[in-house]
Order: sequence, then structure tokens, then C-alpha cells
Amino acid sequence: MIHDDGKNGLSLLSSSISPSDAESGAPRLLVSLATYNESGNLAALVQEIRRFAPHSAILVIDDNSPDGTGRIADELAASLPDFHVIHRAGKLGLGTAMLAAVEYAVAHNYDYFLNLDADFSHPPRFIPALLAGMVDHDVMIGSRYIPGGGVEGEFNLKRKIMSTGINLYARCLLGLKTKDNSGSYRCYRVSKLREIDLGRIRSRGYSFQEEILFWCRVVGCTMGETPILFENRRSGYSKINTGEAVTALKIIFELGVMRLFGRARPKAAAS
Ligand SMILES: Nc1nc2c(ncn2[C@@H]2O[C@H](COP(=O)(O)OP(=O)(O)OP(=O)(O)O)[C@@H](O)[C@H]2O)c(=O)[nH]1
Ligand SMILES: [Mg+2]
Repeated sequence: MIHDDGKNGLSLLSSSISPSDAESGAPRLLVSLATYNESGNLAALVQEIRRFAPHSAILVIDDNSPDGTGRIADELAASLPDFHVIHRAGKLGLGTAMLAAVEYAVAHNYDYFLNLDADFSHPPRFIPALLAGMVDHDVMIGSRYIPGGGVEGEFNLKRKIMSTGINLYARCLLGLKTKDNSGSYRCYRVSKLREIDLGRIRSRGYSFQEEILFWCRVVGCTMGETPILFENRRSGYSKINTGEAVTALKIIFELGVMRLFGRARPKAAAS
């Protein structure tokens, strides 16, 4: 149990939260949150996640955030069931944090792996729709770009161009049929992630989102999209910058070339 210390602005009652129940027959779900300076969001977001996915295990991957997010994560781990934290020495990039989370999901035999940004841009109220779609898909995307989805308050022009452009670019180069390929709000079937040669993932930063979809396609995942309303982050600041965006374009291009030459294969076929 955590009592409000005035810093996080909430109290979490662990008694209202049930742990994962392997015997219930329900899929074992891991929810992951990569964090860098999300101290103003983390505790409230966790409470919201457990409201919509009461039986989920939660994993935080924190890169030694200077604002103390890692300490807040440790406090949550001490008071809540099935709450796990990976601390890394410094800011190693969103892609490597997500890769660490995927490896954790595979190593611990979860059925589903669901990720969302830790800034409230991905409202947890859409988690049930993502999980419902897993009945007949291997990957479910929380999508801004299908009917019913969108961005609350609208993106500014620069961000709109960046997001639309990178989605079009990824669709053309990587042969993706889905509409929202750059957001991280998704659920994956872990048995399919296991078929991916994770050692071949090149993205260290934001292009991880397009790259993992590319590899999911290589291993034959069925993909669905469910609408979400993306919200502007509640607290803190964005970590994406021009350098990250240029690197993402380069990596997607390299993957496109690999696809063109038929060099992208599942783990079993590659070995
Ligand atoms: N562990 C870890 N997490 C990161 C890193 N970079 C970004 N994140 C997290 O990844 C998520 C997405 O990053 P954001 O900064 O929100 O990027 P964005 O969503 O493109 O930008 P805004 O929504 O405008 O803030 C957030 O939960 C960040 O805290 C990193 O290097 N390491
Ligand atoms: Mg964000």
C-alpha cells in the first residue's frame, strides 16, 4: 500500500487490486512502461492501468531518470502485487527499453505483451479493446488513424507532418498494411514475438515501433487496429528530437532494402 506523500498526488490501495491468477485460465498479461523523467505521471498511470487491467503484471524500464521516476517505481513495486522494475544505468533509448521489455515477456512466458507510453498519451481505458482484439489477431494496434481514432486537441503542424510522413514512409518501404505504425500503444502475442530473431533488431530509439511491426509481419502475425484518442502528455517533456527522427528514417530505409533483397526471415528459417 502506498500513502499519498504529497509528491505523487494519489494513494494506491493494493487491496483493491488482484494479482495475476495463472489458474483462472485468463491470458497472462504483461504491461510495460518505458520511463525517462515521468515522475509526474507514473503513479497515477499505474493506478489507471490496474483499473482497466486488474490482473496485469506491470514492468517499468527506467533509465536512471534524473527526476526520481525510478524511486517512485521502486515504491510502487514494494506496495503493489506483480509490479516489476528494471533499472538501467542511463538513457539508452526507447527502442532498447522496449526490447528489454519484450525479452522479459518472452523469458517469463507471458501470453500477451502490452505497451503504452508513460505520459498519459495512451489512455488506459482503451486496454480492454486491445485485449478483445487479441482473440483473433497476433498484434493489436491502438490506432489514431482509423475511423473513431484521433488526437485530442490536434497535433501541431510539425508533429502532424512528421507522424503522417513517417507512417506513409514505413507503409511503402516495409509493406505494412496497418494505418498507425509509429505509435507504441499495442498488444502482442508473446508466442509470435518468440519467433522473431530479436538479435537482429537495429533500432535503439523511436523506430523500434515500425521495426517490430516489420518483424511481426515477417513471422506471419495477423494484425488489427482499434481506435484510440491520443492525448497530449500530462506532465514532463517530450524526448524525441530531430536526430532521433533522422535515425528512424535511416533504419526504416535499411529494413526496406533488406526486405527488397529477401533477407528478412523468421528465427527458425534464419538459423
Ligand atoms: N527507458 C526509457 N524510456 C524512454 C526513453 N526515451 C523515451 N522514453 C519513454 O518513452 C515514452 C515515449 O516518449 P515521449 O518523450 O513521450 O515521446 P513522444 O510520445 O514522441 O513525445 P510527447 O508525447 O510529445 O511527449 C515515454 O514513456 C518516455 O518516458 C529512453 O531513452 N529510455
Ligand atoms: Mg509521449
